Amino acid sequence: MSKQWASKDDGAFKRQVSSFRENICHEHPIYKPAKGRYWLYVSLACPWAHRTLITRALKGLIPIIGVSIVHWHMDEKGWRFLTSEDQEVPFDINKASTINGGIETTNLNEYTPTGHIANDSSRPMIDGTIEPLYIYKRLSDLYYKSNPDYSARFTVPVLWDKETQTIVNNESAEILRMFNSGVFDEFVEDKSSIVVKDLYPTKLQKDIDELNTWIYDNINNGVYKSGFSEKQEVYEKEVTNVFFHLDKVERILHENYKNLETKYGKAEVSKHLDEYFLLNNTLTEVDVRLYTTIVRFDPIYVQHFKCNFTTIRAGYPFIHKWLKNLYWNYDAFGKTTDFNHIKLHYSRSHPRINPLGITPLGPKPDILQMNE
Ligand SMILES: N[C@@H](CCC(=O)N[C@@H](CS)C(=O)NCC(=O)O)C(=O)O
Repeated sequence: MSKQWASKDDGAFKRQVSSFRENICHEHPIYKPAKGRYWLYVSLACPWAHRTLITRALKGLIPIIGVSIVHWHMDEKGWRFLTSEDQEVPFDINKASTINGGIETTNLNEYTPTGHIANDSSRPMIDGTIEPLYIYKRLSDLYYKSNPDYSARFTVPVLWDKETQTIVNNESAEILRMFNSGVFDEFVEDKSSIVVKDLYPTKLQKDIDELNTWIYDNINNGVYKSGFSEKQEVYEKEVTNVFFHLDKVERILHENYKNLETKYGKAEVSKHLDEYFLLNNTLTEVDVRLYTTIVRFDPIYVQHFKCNFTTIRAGYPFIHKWLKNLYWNYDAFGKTTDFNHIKLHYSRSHPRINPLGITPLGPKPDILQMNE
């Protein structure tokens, strides 16, 4: 199997190219749009999978496309699902700290089930869910069912077709576009659940593509290139590059914020944050794609990936405001963000980086309140 880590030669991290690349649309001979036909497998820790979960919620697709969540721990065989051994029903609140590896959680109560199918993204689960279609134990089982000769890594997200029992696509950027494309819109009964009509509007496509390109390479993937570097000089180059590009994002958001101040006045601007996005007043996929990295930055990338020149909360006031706005004011962002999965996954699934698997408790809190 290809490895996730840096190649021995140059000490640099290289991300594998996704292998299943089909599209769901009326013109496709096999994968036609339908309600309940497709199933999404994600990790709540994974920033790439998180994009698809946010888009699913923003587009009102929660009742149309079900979701299963892998256990946060990724071992040498990859991701796993919860099994009957993991289930505690009724849920024993006293075991919560064991289940959560000692990480304090605000989201537990006696009604919080473990291991149950959750086909909505408002996080009613703790460690993950079972795999509901075949009761598979591993994500790899789905890859082999789809292609018995599959030989690459078993990554999330996976978009599955229940009808042909195959993987439609395992590339988050494409799944995001599919969810956004409008092919599922006809199945959305409650139109008020559609938060954003189009995350990739024609008139902004050029700007979106341009931002996506450098944000992906230098920030989304940049933090991994920093964290998985196996040579000091590679790490230094990568971490410097991450912060150089965060500075660039900060300048864009600062400018956008100043424009809002001019439009509404300094005293009123906080009431108009529904116009505070990377591309001015339009929430686009650029915000979705950047958010999943920025929300993980202070809680895990700062220490685990050694991206520690500063933190978002201390060093980037305008990115910080943008982050908090998305987290607190948009359920599609806030309720799909699970800091337990994020902290536990990274700190305990990369023994080369953190051999003892000690999970840092800070920063406290994971994210500050809107007015802090
Ligand atoms: N290009 C993929 C990348 C997905 C990816 O790298 N996912 C990671 C989790 S963050 C994964 O599942 N890794 C499993 C492994 O490497 O074994 C996408 O964006 O969909």
